[in-house]
Amino acid sequence: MHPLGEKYIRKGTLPYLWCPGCGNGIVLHATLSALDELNIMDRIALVGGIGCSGWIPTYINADTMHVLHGRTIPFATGLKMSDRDRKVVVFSGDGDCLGIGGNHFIHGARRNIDITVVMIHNQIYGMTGGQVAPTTPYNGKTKTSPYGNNEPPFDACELARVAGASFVARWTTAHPRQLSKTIQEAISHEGFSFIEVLTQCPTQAGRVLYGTANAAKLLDMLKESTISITAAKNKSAEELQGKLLVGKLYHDECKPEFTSCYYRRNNAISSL
Ligand SMILES: Cc1ncc(C[n+]2csc(CCOP(=O)(O)OP(=O)(O)O)c2C)c(N)n1
Ligand code: SF4
Ligand SMILES: [Mg+2]
Repeated sequence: MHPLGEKYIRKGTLPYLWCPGCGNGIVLHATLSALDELNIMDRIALVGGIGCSGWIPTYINADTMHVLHGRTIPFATGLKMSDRDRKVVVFSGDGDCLGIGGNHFIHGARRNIDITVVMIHNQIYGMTGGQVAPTTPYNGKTKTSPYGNNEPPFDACELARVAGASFVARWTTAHPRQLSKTIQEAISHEGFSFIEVLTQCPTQAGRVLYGTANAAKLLDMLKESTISITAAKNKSAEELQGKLLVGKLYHDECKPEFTSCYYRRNNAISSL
């Protein structure tokens, strides 16, 4: 086992439930290396939703919660409000975060509460068998959109930013080192931090949307379809056609954080 696994994986939970080649393992590894660098295992709490990606915290030997589908942000909010010294990190599928949990996502960002949300974007409902998600591409064929998806997908990063998140980033599982560094930065940031991770799901999205269950091919596609925000600066509009920006997209270090403001206001009221 990898040394990070030896150190932090809860051995009794193995084997992983994920399919071979699934991107969730890469997100897990990037998270372990971020937590190891930050050395904050004793004051971290990890919250996972329902879905394949919601299992990421389950494998980590830390304080974790595996909660109702779509309700990661309310649980994380309660946790943060009752234990302010905790750094709370949520792992939520694109269906979990933007479908059933979409309203909680918007309000968490609006409040700028100090939690980090890592949204695993595999373009589909993986665990339940490949249904259309709010991130499925327009025209994409899934089990529940066999003639093509008639709905355009959300841009989750734009949504987070306009709703009020103070840290917004996007990476893919083809950028594991950058992802790990960004997880570190997001956890260190005080406020609502959102990281969208585009990831390969060979079993569902791979087969039905792209006609391949080959994880290496899907990783290549993720790499080819994205460009870093720094590299994009020197490119023309034509060169950027069809490319999705990855990197740190937005960072406001001055925006007031919800929990601190709440306690400050309450203390002021109780001293009246
Ligand atoms: C309240 C509720 N509604 C529906 C479900 C069924 N369900 C379980 S996981 C899931 C979707 C998972 O998709 P996503 O959140 O994208 O995670 P992934 O499996 O793709 O990582 C659904 C609809 C449920 N468990 N609870
Ligand atoms: S269905 Fe997709 S997301 Fe779920 S474990 Fe398999 S490859 Fe991963
Ligand atoms: Mg999904």
